[in-house]
Amino acid sequence: MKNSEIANLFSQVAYLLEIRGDNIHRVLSYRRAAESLAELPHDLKQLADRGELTSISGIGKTLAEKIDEMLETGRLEFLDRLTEEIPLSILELLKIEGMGPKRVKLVYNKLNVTSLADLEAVAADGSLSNLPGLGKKSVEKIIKGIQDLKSFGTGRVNLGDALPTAEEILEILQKLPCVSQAAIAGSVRRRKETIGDIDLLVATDDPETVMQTFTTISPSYEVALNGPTKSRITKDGLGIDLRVLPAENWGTLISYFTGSQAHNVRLRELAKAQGLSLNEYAFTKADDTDQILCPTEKDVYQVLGLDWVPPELREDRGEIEAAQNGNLPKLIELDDIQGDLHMHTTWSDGNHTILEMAQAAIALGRKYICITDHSYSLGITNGLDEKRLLAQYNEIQQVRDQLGDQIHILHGTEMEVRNDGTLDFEDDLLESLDFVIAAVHTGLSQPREQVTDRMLGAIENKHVDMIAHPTGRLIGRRTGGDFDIEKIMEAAARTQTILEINAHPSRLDLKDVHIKLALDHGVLLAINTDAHHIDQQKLMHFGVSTGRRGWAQAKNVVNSWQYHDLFNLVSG
Ligand code: DGT
Ligand code: CA
Ligand code: CA
Repeated sequence: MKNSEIANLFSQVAYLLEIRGDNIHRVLSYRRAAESLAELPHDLKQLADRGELTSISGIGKTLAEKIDEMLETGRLEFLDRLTEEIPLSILELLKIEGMGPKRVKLVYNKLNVTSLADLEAVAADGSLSNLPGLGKKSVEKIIKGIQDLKSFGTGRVNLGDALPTAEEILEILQKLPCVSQAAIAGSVRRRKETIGDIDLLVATDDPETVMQTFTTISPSYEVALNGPTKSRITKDGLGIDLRVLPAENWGTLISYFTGSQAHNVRLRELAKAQGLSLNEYAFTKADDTDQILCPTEKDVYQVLGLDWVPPELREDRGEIEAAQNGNLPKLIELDDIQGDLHMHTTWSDGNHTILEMAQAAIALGRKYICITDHSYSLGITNGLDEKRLLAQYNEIQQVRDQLGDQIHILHGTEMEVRNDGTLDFEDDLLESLDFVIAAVHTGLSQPREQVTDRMLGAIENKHVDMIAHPTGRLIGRRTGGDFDIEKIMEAAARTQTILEINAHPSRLDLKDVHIKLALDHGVLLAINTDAHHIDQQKLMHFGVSTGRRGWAQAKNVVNSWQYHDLFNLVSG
């Protein structure tokens, strides 16, 4: 079983216990364990073999035994017993907008509702609206939520979908004359890969006008909550929260609603140690009502004796300690990016010619690009065989002549690592290319040893410069290959093989915790767009923010190096 699967079973236990009305501490211990396993960059199997499961935060002896059980049997008996009592289908209800654990518990206890179908039935026959706290309005919302869930799935959207929506609405609010500050907060500001809902904040002395604008922004949004300082609109199952306070509260407001919750818990502990409490309005002294107002976010951190922490780091993964000691990394920025080492053209499955891709890159200020069309065994992409690859070289040479010193164009390949672990091209051909990417697109569901060996084979080949989107995951759709990530990292570091951070918002692969692990191993990274269209070259910032979430600095990312340094690395 993969880490994520084990985490998922723990999370199911937590919800079932909560719905059953179990002790809250027991619920929380399973939930914390699930969160900690989901983010764990290490392979659970290896930790288990070494008897080190209890070194994981939130995992004690009992939970360690349960992890062992799942690794050995693929099942969790405790969960099986729980689901005899309450069917697992009840957890679907939690994905409905307006249904939290409390309400699920209520409909289960009072109406024995254990599935979406049950809930639809009691909503239709009127028994739902007879429950305490569930009037006609909330039942209507729940019915709408059921419909949304049916058409939109998991309830979390990719950052790539949420960010443009957030920016669009922010822009409208920012333009209001009464608005002095406006910002995106929450997981979008932290650039988390998936988003539960969008959080927007505004500082103003005229909350009424702001709320009026927000709740009437477009007829395609529904108003879920319309309050004086807090409103929520929804569209297609995606919620957008707006909180409004005066400018004097701005620092604490944005700190509070940027989160993460885990980071905020640490901030509040530090405040408490100074005899202060901290909420979105201010710091308050414990013994009286004296307040410390923070007009800027820097003020909040300053009161706590911390350096300002970039939002992407706010996950309680060591950033508090680093901010205390003045050790926060200087994270990579979009402006550091010099080139893009992975893109496709009409030679394989891209939409534009080499020239068009190069011109788009120049317009974005790139100093170099690498053309890396697919190789032939990925048939559906019209991948290149040796003959076409050599013909492509001639066209690259023409474009180089045409564009002169405006940009450096490297000739590369995104070469398949086939299902049996062999590579599409011979060493002689690979040596003649400027840059060789190896990628695993197929056979991702092979057993762990096999996928790992295929990756290692590619990494150990001295002509392979980089591994593209290493895990092959597609966010919300496919978990990616199951392989021994530490072996891959160790080999990549030893052979100086670059691991990619693929910037496409449906990949973001490597992901944040893997990036941090790669850096700990001394692995070099590259952030590439894998563009199949000129416009996709603009998605670079998603890769950069993911790199930032993994604590990457410019020096760790080879395509933020000057051209000659990059060239020396890959041609050496
Ligand atoms: P999401 O929406 O699931 O992608 O994640 P966030 O982090 O945007 O979470 P959200 O929208 O529930 O709340 C935004 C931030 O506000 C969150 O990161 C921390 C803060 N916050 C909101 N509600 C609570 C709460 O009940 N307790 C705590 N400790 N913090 C909260
Ligand atoms: Ca949110
Ligand atoms: Ca929210």
